[in-house]
Amino acid sequence: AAAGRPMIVDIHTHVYTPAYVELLRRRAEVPRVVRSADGEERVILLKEEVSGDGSNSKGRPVGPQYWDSRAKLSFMDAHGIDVSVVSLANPWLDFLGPTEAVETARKLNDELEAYCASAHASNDNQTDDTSFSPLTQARLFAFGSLPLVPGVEPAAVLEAVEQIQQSPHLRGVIMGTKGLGKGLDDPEMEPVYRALSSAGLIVFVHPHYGVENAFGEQDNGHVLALGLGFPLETTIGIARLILAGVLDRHPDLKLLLAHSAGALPALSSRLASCITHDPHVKDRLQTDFRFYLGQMWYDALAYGPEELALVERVISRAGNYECRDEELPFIQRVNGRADLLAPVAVYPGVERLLFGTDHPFFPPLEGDSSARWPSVDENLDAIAGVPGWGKQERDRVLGQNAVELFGLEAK
Ligand code: 5CU
Repeated sequence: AAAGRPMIVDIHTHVYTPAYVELLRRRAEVPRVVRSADGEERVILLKEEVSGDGSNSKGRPVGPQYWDSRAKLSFMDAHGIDVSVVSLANPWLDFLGPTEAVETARKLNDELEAYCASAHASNDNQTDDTSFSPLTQARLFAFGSLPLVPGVEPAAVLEAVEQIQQSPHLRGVIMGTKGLGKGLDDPEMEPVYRALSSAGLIVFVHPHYGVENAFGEQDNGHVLALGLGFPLETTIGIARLILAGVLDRHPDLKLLLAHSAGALPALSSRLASCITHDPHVKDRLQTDFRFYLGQMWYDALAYGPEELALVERVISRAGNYECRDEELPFIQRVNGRADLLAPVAVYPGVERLLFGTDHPFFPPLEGDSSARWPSVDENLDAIAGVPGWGKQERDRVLGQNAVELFGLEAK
């Protein structure tokens, strides 16, 4: 980072690598890339983008910003972003059969490693100190991809985990909410969670499918699918994962949740109460549902300071629910451990929030797309405006947390 300003790390920023785009160009069904009569390429991702003549029926323009590391770097430079941890955008490999998914994951992970290795700090920023490895100068790191599709051999998934672990610029994996086809609470995901946990890889959980868009017929563009469907999908997927005891069995699993985990923080106390009032579920978890929210990490893509504050306060509060001691008086059991209820000087939840942009999605609709993007500035303003946060908290969320979580210091 330039002297006097905090380091900025973007942990939610996507790519479609050249091999992936080629794959989408060859397809006749969604997801696919099509070329329109005016020569523009468009990516069609969502099922509602295929049918009818609604505003979504043509998908979204796709270009070098999705696959060229120079375009990613110029976006980063325009926004003062020092380092990005890129991930393949949805829907990853979900639509492939097992053999193709395994081969494609291997190829994509090699491609992503090369994409990151091609982009190091410019000579101006480089230090002469030879104790720094080339990785110290790296501006791009990545989440790898796993062949998580129905019918894949568990050993093939574990090999992909191993490949990612061995790749210097790959620091985690991106994962949808389908698991191996049956969701994140599928017992068949156990070896995957075990392997990811012991590899210490960060697992970025990201939506694609949304939820049923019912209760009306008006064409609202992509607003409901992206504004509600995406975050609600993550909310449900992670609630299921917690309810299946995954975080009890794998307390070291490092989950990073897209879009600040959607509605999960706002609904966590309601979920906790539903659990304690359900005879089928009440004894399933080792502790209160709210505790697990302090065991995960969250991108800071909440778009508003009050929403970001809510997420941070809910994570900060999670430690209050460490034990569910039936001996405690009801009021203490429900409201948290009395000895931990004293107000905290710093907000521990701040250590689990990380800046993201969602680039190259949400570009400006008009004007010069090489200038600053309002979608990025909304999130920077949100971080700057959280009540109670000072420079220390903001710097953590902007970059320091990512440096620590992803080990972005010299290796
Ligand atoms: O705008 C969109 O469709 C998307 C998308 O598909 N994936 C994503 O991460 N953000 C926005």
